[in-house]
Amino acid sequence: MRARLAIAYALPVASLELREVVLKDKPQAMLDISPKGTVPVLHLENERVIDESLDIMLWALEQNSALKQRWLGKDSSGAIKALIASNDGDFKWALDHYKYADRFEHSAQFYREKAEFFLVELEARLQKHAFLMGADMTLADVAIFPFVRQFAHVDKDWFFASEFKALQAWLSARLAEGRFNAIMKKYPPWSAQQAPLYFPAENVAD
Ligand SMILES: N[C@@H](CCC(=O)N[C@@H](CS)C(=O)NCC(=O)O)C(=O)O
Repeated sequence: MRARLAIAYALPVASLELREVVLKDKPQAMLDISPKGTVPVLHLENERVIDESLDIMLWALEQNSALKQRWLGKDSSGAIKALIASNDGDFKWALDHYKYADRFEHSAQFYREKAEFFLVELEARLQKHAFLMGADMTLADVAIFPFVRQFAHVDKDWFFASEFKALQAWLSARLAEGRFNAIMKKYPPWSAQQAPLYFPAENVAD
């Protein structure tokens, strides 16, 4: 989701061919280029394969220097990447356990509490300004909000009744964005017979 979103911000309409994958039935063509079998996978014309979502986001920014300047330009200290690393590391671990607590040793509440360190950090930032790093959107917002969305969806009543008010408002604003809704469009699973589908599918104003 975050890779699609960064591409939708960075690249003109129809820059890439999109192949929707059903995880229970991964196409051999995908496993041939990325044997680890996770999505997203970006296969470039020069045969380079990028199969980590954050790396695909960074690649998208390389294609659009104005956007790169807006989203990463002020990250000389590495603070944006550090916050994303915290999301992708300890928060993602706790989130995955919270989502599927019945497969693990402890209760959902136990894992939710493990995730809260990160929500506290995000809430403190968002009480000071509209976006995670300041007054403007950066890569941090786009890379992190899909995971906060997943967290909220495990128990929406808990999340929206929680003390994380600025985080709730930020998440609601991210979910209301036109570009997010455009990339959430459903595509049929790819098959070798189908006509190519191109992405981004439409122009969405900022
Ligand atoms: N660190 C990877 C994680 C990717 C990942 O785990 N993707 C999930 C879907 S969201 C997946 O492909 N799982 C493989 C499976 O369920 O078989 C990234 O961000 O690209």
